[in-house]
Order: sequence, then C-alpha cells, then structure tokens
Amino acid sequence: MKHAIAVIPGDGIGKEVTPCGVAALAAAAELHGGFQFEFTTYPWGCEYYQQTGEMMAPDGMERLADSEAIFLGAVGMPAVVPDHVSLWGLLIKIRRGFQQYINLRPAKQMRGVKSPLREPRNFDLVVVRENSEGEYSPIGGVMQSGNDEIAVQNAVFTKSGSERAMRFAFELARTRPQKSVVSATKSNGIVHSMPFWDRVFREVAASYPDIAHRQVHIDALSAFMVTRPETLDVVVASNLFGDILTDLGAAIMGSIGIAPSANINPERKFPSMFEPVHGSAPDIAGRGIANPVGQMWSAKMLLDFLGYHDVAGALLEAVEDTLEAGIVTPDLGGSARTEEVCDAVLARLRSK
Ligand code: GGG
Repeated sequence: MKHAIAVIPGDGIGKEVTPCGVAALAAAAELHGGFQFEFTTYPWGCEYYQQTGEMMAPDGMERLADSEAIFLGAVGMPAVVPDHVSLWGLLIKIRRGFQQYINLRPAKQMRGVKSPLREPRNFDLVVVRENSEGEYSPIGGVMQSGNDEIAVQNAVFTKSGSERAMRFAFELARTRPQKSVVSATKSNGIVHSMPFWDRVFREVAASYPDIAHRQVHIDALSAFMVTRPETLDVVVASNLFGDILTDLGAAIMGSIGIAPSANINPERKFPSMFEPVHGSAPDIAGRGIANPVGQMWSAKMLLDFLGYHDVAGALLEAVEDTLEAGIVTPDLGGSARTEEVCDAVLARLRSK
C-alpha cells in the first residue's frame, strides 16, 4: 500500500522541522512494513511569494488534490505584509478549499516535559476547532478616511458549519474516558453569533444523552485551562476561540514547539492536512534549535488518520522517551539541537 503525501515546509522553522517529521513518517512505515509513503515536496510559502507574487503555484490546489494527505510546516514571514497575505494565500486557502472543517488540537501532560502549571494533574484534552468559517471571514472592509475611517469584519456562523463541528466533538467524546464536551462561548458579549452557537450546541447535545455537556464563556474557560485543565475532555470552539485556546493548551504543556494539529476533511473527499500549531518563529529560524516535536506529533496524527494506530502510538512513545531522557531543545530548557532530538526519536522508534 502506497500513500501519496504532499509536503509543504513553508517558512522559517517550518523548513527545519518538516524534514524531521518526514523522516518519522518514513521510519514508521519501515517499522510497520505493510505500507509506504511517496512524498512530493512543494516550495510554496513566503519566499515563493516574493519571487512570484503568489503563495502557491496557480495549479497548486489541483496538485495537492492528488495526495492523500498534506504535511505542512509553518507559514509567515515579517517581510510579507500585511500578515494575512501569507495565511490566506496558503494555509487558509487549503483549509477552506479542501473543506478541512475540523481542526483537532490535543494538549496533554507529556512525559519528560515540565508543565508551567503548579499542579498539572495529568490533564489530557482535545480542542475541536471549527476550521472553515466563524471569525476567519473575508467579508467586511475598511471604509471612509481620516478620523472617520472604520473597519467592519463580519463573522459568519452557519447552522450546518457549527453543527458538524459539534457533532464531531460529541462523537470524539464517545471514544474518550471522560465522555464530556465543553462548548466555548461568549454569548454575554457577542449578541448574534454566540447565542446562535449556543442554541445549535443545545440541539446537538440533545442527541447525545450519554455525553456530559456544558457551555463556558471563553474567558472563564481560558482560566480553567490553567487552574483545572484535568476537568476538560473535549472542547468545541469557533475558529478564533479554538486558535487562541490551543496556544494556551500548548503553553500549559510546556512549549508551543510541541503542540500538533490535524485539519480534517471527515468525508475524505479531499486531502487532510497535518501541521504543528506553531508558526514560522522568525526569531529562532536558521539557528538549528527549533523543537521538532510538534511536527513529529503531527506525523503521529497523520498515521492515526490513515489507520496505523500501532506505529502512531509507538512514535509518540518514542517522542516521550526522548523527552524523558532530557534530549530537549532550548524552549524546553535543554541544549539539544533540532537534529539531535530528531535522531534520538528515530533511534528509539526503530528499537520498538
Ligand atoms: N503551522 C502552521 C502555521 O504556521 N500556523 C501559524 C498560524 O498563525 N496559524 C493560524 C491558524 O492556525 O489559524
């Protein structure tokens, strides 16, 4: 069995950590023995934009559609302004174009990583982020000028879009020990979209009587993630709330460098995309010290998506064994370089 994977290293540290993730996927395939990967790498990103005026080739989406999954590094460069040009020209273009309407972002206490929380209490949660609409909307504009200048940004919440993300969250909760879903809201401050989101949540929850559910305002939920993260299991959130909450999830794990994500098209009509939560980190790019764990954990999620749960589990175990052995990059307080962490994980994976 051969799986075609499109690789987009992108920008900054994306270029440094993606080879490590690709090596992990190849090593997992070797260990399993029953499948292979065929990787095609695309040079798209901000440098490509500087040369061509586009973030990806004109036929980029058609080329990506030929693959089963996309493995992305990071997107963004300070020289490419305004900031949204890079995200909307590549990352968000792919998410929306391929109907990757679920963004799965786990956060858990990792073996070998010291959480900044005083009592992390072995938390293990997953954020299901609605990934195709909400606050990430191209609708709006900047009007008038001078002191009268105004910006209008329309958030778009459809019933079908909200409902499918919530159903995904409830189905996921059925597979997990706590069997609970929390919905992130802000219906006391946002008067149209959030009460609507809450109503759809209540309707969906009614068809899952076996799953505990509650809605929590995003501000309180952010505090709970710090004070009692072990009480959270599956969290369903709108696009922006989910994005912010998962950076917090990464922070309570110990570093944004270790957090993974999967942009899923559940119907599998289009390729799904796997990427670390972190961005291109221009402050450390080119120094060889980027943490490859977020990219390797994203590789683990790709393996799970393809159904190879045994090697996926072995990969995450190899990562945690490595962290526990103290082979960690500076963001986790160590002095190991990207390549050292990568080699150490691969050696442990191969010995499984
Ligand atoms: N790993 C992909 C990446 O560069 N993400 C940075 C980012 O800003 N993402 C925004 C988002 O996930 O909406």
